[in-house]
Amino acid sequence: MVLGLLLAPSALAGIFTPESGGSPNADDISALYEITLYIAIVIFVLVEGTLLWSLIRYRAGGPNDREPAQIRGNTPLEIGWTVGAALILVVLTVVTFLYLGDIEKPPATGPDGFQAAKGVKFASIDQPAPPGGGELNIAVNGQQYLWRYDYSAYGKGQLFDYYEMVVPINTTVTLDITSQDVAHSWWIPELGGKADAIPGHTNQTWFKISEPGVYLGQCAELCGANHADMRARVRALPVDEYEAWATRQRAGIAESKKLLAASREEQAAAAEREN
Ligand SMILES: [Cu+2]
Repeated sequence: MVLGLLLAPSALAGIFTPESGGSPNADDISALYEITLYIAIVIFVLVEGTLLWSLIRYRAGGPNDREPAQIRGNTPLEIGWTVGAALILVVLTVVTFLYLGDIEKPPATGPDGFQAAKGVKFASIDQPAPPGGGELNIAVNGQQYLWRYDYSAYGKGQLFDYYEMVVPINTTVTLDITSQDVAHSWWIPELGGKADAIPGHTNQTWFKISEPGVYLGQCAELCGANHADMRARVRALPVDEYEAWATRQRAGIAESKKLLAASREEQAAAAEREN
């Protein structure tokens, strides 16, 4: 069964490195991970290779059956591996800080991205605003057991959605993530790292998708009996298709509110007649 899983090409994607490809922050996280991994592989091969070589060469009953040279107190060698290890740490630190800025800070929305948000201001504690503004800010709310997305800051009338988040491409999307019940975790692997959804607290993250498509994820914090059902999906559309979706969705919400109000009035009138 394990072999079958390993042979499935889709199962192999992102097994050794974080999934990426949807957003520049996810790509940077993956690149940073790969640099660290490759350095670690070289060290692993050197250390384990030396160990295995010694084990086989000086094995009991073999042609070199004797105790190999025991190297102790070799000053140049000891200085060498101490300085070498320190240098590797310095390199990893510098490389990490080079990537960290781009992972944390949202970039500007592209010239062909969604422009309606220019001038819409958002209060942000943890995350700087993208340069030039123009980001699409979505309030993400974790609830047992679904995700609610609210875009109401743009245009007139309420605009929200459940389960599937619809976003325009070439647009920096910033997320304000919270929860209304227990701790959840927002995670779409191809679009970046996890962000906890905590009641009474807002966490921020962002992504910027350049290719239209569907990106899948799931709640990454055990949040109750139906945690496994708490999946999430981000659908990236060309800007004009996104705007058409927003108009339709807004009209649908307004329509259902009208119908709900009418049915409530009807019920109230019926109750009145019974009295
Ligand atoms: Cu959850």
